[in-house]
Amino acid sequence: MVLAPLYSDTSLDGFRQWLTKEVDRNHDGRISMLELRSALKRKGYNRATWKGILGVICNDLNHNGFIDTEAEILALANYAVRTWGFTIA
Ligand SMILES: [Ca+2]
Repeated sequence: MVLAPLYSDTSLDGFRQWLTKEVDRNHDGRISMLELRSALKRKGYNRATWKGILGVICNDLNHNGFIDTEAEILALANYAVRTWGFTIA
């Protein structure tokens, strides 16, 4: 059995692709707490529920409950580096 890598080493474009292809499962162009939680869980993170909830709350700049603007995606990328150990270069 091959486990998904725990930490992501990627470019900003790679991070965007991860959001589009792996996280946004219903393809509505926005990231919900549940989608983020599931994606982090698939990556092998523990406490993925909290990480997903906090990831959206902390970076949802216009408080509409989703990560769905350019500024929010950049904020989430920054957050992923600071708190989830992502390397985004
Ligand atoms: Ca938002």
